[in-house]
Amino acid sequence: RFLKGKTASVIAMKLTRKQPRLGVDRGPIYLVEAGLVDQLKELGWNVNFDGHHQFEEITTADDPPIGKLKNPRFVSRVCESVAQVVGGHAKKGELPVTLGGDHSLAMGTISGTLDAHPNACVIWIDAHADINTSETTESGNIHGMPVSFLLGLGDKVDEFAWYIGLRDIDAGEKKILKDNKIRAFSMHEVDKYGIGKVVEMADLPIHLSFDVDALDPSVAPSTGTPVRGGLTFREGHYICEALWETGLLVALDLMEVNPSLADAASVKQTVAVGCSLVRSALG
Ligand code: 4U7
Ligand code: MN
Ligand code: MN
Ligand code: MN
Repeated sequence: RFLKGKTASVIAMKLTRKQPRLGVDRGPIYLVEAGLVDQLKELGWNVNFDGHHQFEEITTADDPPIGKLKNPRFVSRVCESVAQVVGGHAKKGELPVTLGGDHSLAMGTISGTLDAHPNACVIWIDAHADINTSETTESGNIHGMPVSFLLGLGDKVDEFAWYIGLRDIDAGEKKILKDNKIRAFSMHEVDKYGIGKVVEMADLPIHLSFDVDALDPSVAPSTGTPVRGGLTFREGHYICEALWETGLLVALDLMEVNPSLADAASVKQTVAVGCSLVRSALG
């Protein structure tokens, strides 16, 4: 309903140096090499893929922490440019599919989506809430903070997030969720109501930000911050299929695939699951 035709633009971010565990930047390369672009074409999409977006690395020496925030200038510069790329495609009525990569990129992708679809809502599928603020963060890793930046900085953004699959929330984050009345479905609700019911509430343009670590580590092992007890293979796919069926999906992120963190078989498995989630979300 919010798209013009069936054009997807695959946006792959090649980043160096973000999380202390390097290598998450190579996730997109693996996903593309696994044939994702052709797979989407086979599903009947016109696919724009203009190569991997390269970003000049800012060395840690030139990008010292601001407060607790690690690599703040780099993350902010990359997100700004991601926002422009995603926003540009979204405004043409295309569906941006951003591959990551560090989940801090979602600050950029969601800003881009909101440029084109100001009333879009965000569905955040993740083991983590990623809503730490620069005060509450213990790790200083910005991939644990994108939602708080999106909600908190600047009243211009009045989007609203749902979470599904939460199971590792820090104390500070719990308070933020409560104070901001953000609807969060933990794994307990997924168990209790079934994933179908939990997914049914959306009636606005949907930006889906899918962190592969929402899946159980047995399903998607190659990721930086795995937490056991996650979504099954089927639950993960069901969410994507159900969101596709709403006809409301306007943008998709697939994040935190990190090929450097596991043996070859685990990487292959995680990349295959990642591609398959994107295919499910795109019909
Ligand atoms: B991800 C964490 F403390 N909450 O803030 C933090 F547990 O994008 C983890 O969801 C954040 O993978 C995980 O560093 C970020 C930690
Ligand atoms: Mn996560
Ligand atoms: Mn995340
Ligand atoms: Mn993670």
